[in-house]
Amino acid sequence: MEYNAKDYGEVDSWATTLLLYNSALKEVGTKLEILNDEFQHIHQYNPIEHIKSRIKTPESIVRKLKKRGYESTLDNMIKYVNDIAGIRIICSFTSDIYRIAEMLRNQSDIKVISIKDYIKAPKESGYKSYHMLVSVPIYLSDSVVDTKVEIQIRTVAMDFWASLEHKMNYKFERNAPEHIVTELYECAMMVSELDAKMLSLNEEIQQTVATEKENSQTT
Ligand code: 0O2
Repeated sequence: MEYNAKDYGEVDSWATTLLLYNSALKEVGTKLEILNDEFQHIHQYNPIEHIKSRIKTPESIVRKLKKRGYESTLDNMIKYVNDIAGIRIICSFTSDIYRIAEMLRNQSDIKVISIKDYIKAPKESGYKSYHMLVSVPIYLSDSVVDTKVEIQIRTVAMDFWASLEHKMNYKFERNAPEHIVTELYECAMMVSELDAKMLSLNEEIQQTVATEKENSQTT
């Protein structure tokens, strides 16, 4: 069967849009599960601790459009709101983040639209996370639609920090007391130190295990 490449412009209703975004979340979710299973099979280790996915609420979509000066139309939602379908991947170690990003990049049907590496360049607040905006082809009965998914990859510690910061922004609507902002920034520095320490300890443990295995094979 031949598929026509359908443009977003031809998507005519919120229900169809939701169907596409939900399908895109399923596609990327399955890809991630397979990658994690394969990694476990080869290296006896899971790079992914857990995965959360969500469709952005209509209120949040409208708020984002309004903030950027766009009217709340379906076209504008599809064009200007990149994180309607969002997947968050939580890992143990910073090295896992880049490993997962690379594995996703290598999939020929995934198109990487943009990357925001807030780990190499954290936000002023201290926010750290690796964001990939990708599109995946969704095969419908008579057409195929490239659909955007925002993938956020971060460590457990980064996620812990981001959840609290998100709560603070929500509670104080970006007018949080100065001492809370400062202390949260200090926590972000601790998170970075903790992630670096955990990574180096893990590498030392892996190295010790590998050496012991080598020694037991030669004796
Ligand atoms: P919510 O409520 O989580 O949905 P773009 O999507 O590229 O057009 P944007 O939104 O600036 O522009 O992109 P970016 O920086 O990649 O941020 C997308 C999402 O990342 C945000 O969605 C948040 O979920 C998260 N994020 C980004 N910066 C921060 C931050 O400083 N702190 C926290 N806690 N999360 C952040 P929304 O729509 O802002 O919010």
